[in-house]
Amino acid sequence: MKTTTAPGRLDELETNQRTALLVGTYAAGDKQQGSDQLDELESLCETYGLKAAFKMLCPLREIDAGTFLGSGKIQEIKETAQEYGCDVVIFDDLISPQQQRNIEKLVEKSVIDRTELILAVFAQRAHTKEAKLQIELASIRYQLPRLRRLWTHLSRQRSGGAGGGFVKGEGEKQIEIDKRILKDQITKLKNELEEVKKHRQTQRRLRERSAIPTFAIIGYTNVGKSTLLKALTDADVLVEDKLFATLDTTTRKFTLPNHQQILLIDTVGFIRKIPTPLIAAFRSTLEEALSADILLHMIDVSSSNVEVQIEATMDVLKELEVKNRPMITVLNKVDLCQNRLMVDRVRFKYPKTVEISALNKTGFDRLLELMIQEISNLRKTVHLRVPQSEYSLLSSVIRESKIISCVYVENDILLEIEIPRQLEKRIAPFIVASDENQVDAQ
Ligand SMILES: Nc1nc2c(ncn2[C@@H]2O[C@H](COP(=O)(O)OP(=O)(O)OP(=O)(O)O)[C@@H](O)[C@H]2O)c(=O)[nH]1
Ligand SMILES: [Mg+2]
Repeated sequence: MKTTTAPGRLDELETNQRTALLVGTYAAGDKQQGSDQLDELESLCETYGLKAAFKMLCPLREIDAGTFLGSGKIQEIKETAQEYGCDVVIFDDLISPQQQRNIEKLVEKSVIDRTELILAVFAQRAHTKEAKLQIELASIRYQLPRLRRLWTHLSRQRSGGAGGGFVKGEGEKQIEIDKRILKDQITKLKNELEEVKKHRQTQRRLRERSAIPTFAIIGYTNVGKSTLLKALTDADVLVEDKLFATLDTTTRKFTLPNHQQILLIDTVGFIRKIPTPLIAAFRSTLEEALSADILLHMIDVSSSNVEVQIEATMDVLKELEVKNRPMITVLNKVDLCQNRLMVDRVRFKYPKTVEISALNKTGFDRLLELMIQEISNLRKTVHLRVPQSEYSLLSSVIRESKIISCVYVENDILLEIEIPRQLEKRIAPFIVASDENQVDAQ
């Protein structure tokens, strides 16, 4: 997306010279994790279309306030970037706008961090209007404190162009103007988003009224969420061995083996250290998924980083306040799994687990069985006494429920029905008795 006044540094690169030097750090004793994280940064680069020419992994004892890494390392970065002809240096760690400016001056290359790369990937891959608006908003917020590049651009134009020399103070004035423009744009985008959101909320309310149980497939990026949706519903969704293949939620109807209809929602994947502006921006895209009755938390058990990925996902769920939602843990890619011990560890930690291969369509019977059990945990059996005159009013409710018995007594109908819990309020005046219908999912 190129509509912001302040394009990211990546937008400035010519398409034919896209190589990057990746810089990662590790704390003492954590070199393997540092290396895995750098590999993930490389995948993000590939997803974006950048070639990682070299990966530098540096021990980090102490953060330098001015340049993040010490002067020796910065010099090494400069030399390595020159040696490999890199156009951009990408830090896996989050660096402050000030550090970014200082490092750029020293290494004489564009410098970005993981957040900007993720924002760029999102911008490149967003399709729906809402996702585009949200990413634009997140990008502008990110760029706002990093406006120096527009300033140098202006000064370059001034000194070289017909306009004559660069006037001291002009750049600062320009930054103020740019900031104002960006702030106006933020307001405009927020208003537009509100509109889109209203429309989506109406749709969601309609869906909630239909009370079909919903399952959201959530999890770390690239674990196979879209593959599962596709395997179950033949949905035409994008499956790719790339990070963030999915950026918009897709919902499909699916009928379980007991003929229960459900909605399955495919969602955007999570990532370690998800940029804060993106969490805010994606909260509303995920809102629909996060209002789901049950979460299918998908895990790629072939990854060498399983536990880090689970933790990152759980952190995001906590931030989105849905950590306690009913959840089935779906261990995917068992066909590639080498580490049985790790699988056992995960199974021990998360009781409702199932092992599948979404690609080979194995393990689905058990998955669907667990899904049926979880739905029954959401339901409740109630006894109703309804005047026949009210029957039509209740017919929509009954359509979403399972009738266990039905007896006519005088002018009333006595019903024993299993209802979705969210319908309880609506039929409350007619309930004469209820009993919890708890089924142990294990
Ligand atoms: N071997 C194997 N590969 C799988 C399996 N499930 C998915 N994949 C592959 O994993 C890659 C990612 O799959 P997606 O379904 O796009 O993953 P996702 O979780 O939707 O990813 P994002 O949308 O990027 O978050 C693709 O190359 C799939 O073919 C599986 O069970 N076994
Ligand atoms: Mg996907």
